[in-house]
Amino acid sequence: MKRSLSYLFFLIFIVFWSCETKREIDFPTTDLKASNVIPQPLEVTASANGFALDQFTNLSIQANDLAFEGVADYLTDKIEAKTGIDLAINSKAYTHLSIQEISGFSNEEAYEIQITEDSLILKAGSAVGAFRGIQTIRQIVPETANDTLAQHPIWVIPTGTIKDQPQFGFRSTMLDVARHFFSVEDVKKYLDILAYYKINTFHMHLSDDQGWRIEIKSWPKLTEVGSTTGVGGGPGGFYTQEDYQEIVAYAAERHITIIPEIDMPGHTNSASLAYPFLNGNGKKIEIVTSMAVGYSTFDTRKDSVYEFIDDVIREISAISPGPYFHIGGDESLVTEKDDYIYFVEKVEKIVQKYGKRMIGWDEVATANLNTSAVAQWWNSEKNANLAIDQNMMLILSPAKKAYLDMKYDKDSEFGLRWAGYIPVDTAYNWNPESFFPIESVLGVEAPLWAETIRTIDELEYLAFPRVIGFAELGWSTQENRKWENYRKRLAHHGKFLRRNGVNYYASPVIDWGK
Ligand code: TNX
Repeated sequence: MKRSLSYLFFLIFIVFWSCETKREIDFPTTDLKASNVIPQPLEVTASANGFALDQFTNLSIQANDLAFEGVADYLTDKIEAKTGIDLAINSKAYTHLSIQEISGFSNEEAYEIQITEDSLILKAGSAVGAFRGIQTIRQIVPETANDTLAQHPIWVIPTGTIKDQPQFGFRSTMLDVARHFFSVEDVKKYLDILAYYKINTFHMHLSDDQGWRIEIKSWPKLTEVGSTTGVGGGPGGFYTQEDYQEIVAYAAERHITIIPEIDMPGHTNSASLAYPFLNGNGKKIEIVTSMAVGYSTFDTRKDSVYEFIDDVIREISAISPGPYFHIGGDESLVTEKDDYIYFVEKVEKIVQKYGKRMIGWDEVATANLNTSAVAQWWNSEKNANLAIDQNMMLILSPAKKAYLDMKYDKDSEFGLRWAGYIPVDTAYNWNPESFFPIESVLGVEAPLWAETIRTIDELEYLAFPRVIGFAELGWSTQENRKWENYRKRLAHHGKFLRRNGVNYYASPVIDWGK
C-alpha cells in the first residue's frame, strides 16, 4: 500500500515536472567578462544573467565525429567531480548544455560558447576544439554553489558569449624523467592539470647521462643497465613500451601530443654505459650520478652507432603517433664541431625515414638542415637566428623566463639558479611575440629539468603555478595578457589546485585567499 502511494506521488511529480518548461530564478547580476578563466579567452561578452547548473541540467551532443562523445564524457566526469551533478542521468531538464560540431572555424582548436538563461552551447569544428572549450566550461562553473536561490544548490554560470582560439598551435611543457624518474601515475596526474590549462604538447626527456628511461626491445641493456641510476644514485626506473603507450593514450584522450626525446650525441653516458661501443670521448665509461654536463658523446664516425640510433628511433617512432622526434643535441661539449654537424645531419635523415619531423635544442641549427626541422631556443639567440636563416621553425624556451627548474627566489627549497631566480611574475611577464618574427615561431615550451626533484610533490612545487602562466603565454594574445589582471585570476585557481591535490608553491606575489 505504502509503496503504491509513493509510486502515485512519483507519477504526479513526473507529469507536473514534464509540463513545466521554464522556472523563474532571481539570479544576482553576473559578469562573464570578470570570470577567472586561464588562459584568457580571445573575446568575451557579458549579458549579466545566469545559467543554472543543477540537478535539472542535461547534456546533449550534436556531432558526426564520434570523438565528440569522448569530450562530452570527460566534461560529465569533471562536472560530477566538482559539483556532484551527473549530467548523464538528467533526461528531463530545465537547463541544457549542448556540444555541437559546426564547420567554419579556421583554427582546429577554436570554439565558441553561448550562454543564455536556458542553454549553454559549445560549438567547435573538431573534437580538439570542443575539448579546449570544455576546459573553459569547467572553469566558469563556480567552485561553490549558491544555496539561497532554490531549495537545492545551483552553480550559477554567468551568461554571455566566448569566442576563443589560441595564438600558438604549439603550447608545451617538458618533463625530464632522466635525472629522476617519474612513474606513469605521476605523469598522468600532471597531464590532467596541464589539460585544464589547454596545454597541447608534452615533451618527455627520456634519456640523459644519469639514466635511460625507455625500453628498446632490440637493445635490452639500455634499460637493464642504463636505467638503474639517477642524479644522486638509484633507484632509477624506466617505462616499458606498454607504459609509454599508456602515457601516449592518456595524453591523446586529453588532446595532448607526446614528443619523445633521446638526447644525443652528448648527454649519453647511460647509453654508453650499457653499450660501450657507442662512446666517443675516449675515456672509460663509468656510472655518473652527479649533475655535471658536457663530458659525454657518441662516436659520431662509426656506422654501428647509426645502426643503433636507427633502431632506437624506429622503435620509439612506432609507438609515438605525434609528428615530432626530438634528438636533443644540446651541450655536446666534447664532440668536435665537424663531427657534431655530421651527426645531426645524419640523424635528421633517420628521423625523416621514420616519418617524423626533427626537433633539436638550439645548437642543432649550426648544422645544415632540412627546412622542416625545428630548433628549440633555450640559450643562444645566435643559434636561433641560424635556424631562421634556414627557414626552420622555432620553439621558444628561453631559460631566463621559461625554465620551470629555476628557483623562485633564494628561499626555494628545490631548483637550480644558473639562469637566475624566476618568480611567478618574471615567468609571466615577457612576450614570446617580441623576440623573432612571429611567422618563425611554432610556439612555446616550458621545460622542467629534474636534477633537484624526486617526487610528484616536488615536481608540482616547481611547475605550479608557473606553468599556468606559460599556458596563457602560448594561448592568449599579447593584448589580452596583463600581469595585474592575470595575478587576480590566478588567485582563484588555488581552490582548483588544492581540490586536485596539487602541491603548488603559494608564491607571495599572489593573494591566494583561502
Ligand atoms: C641545461 S637546457 C640543460 C640541461 C640541464 C638544465 C638545467 C638544455 C638543453 N640543457 O641538461 O638539465 O640546463 O637547468
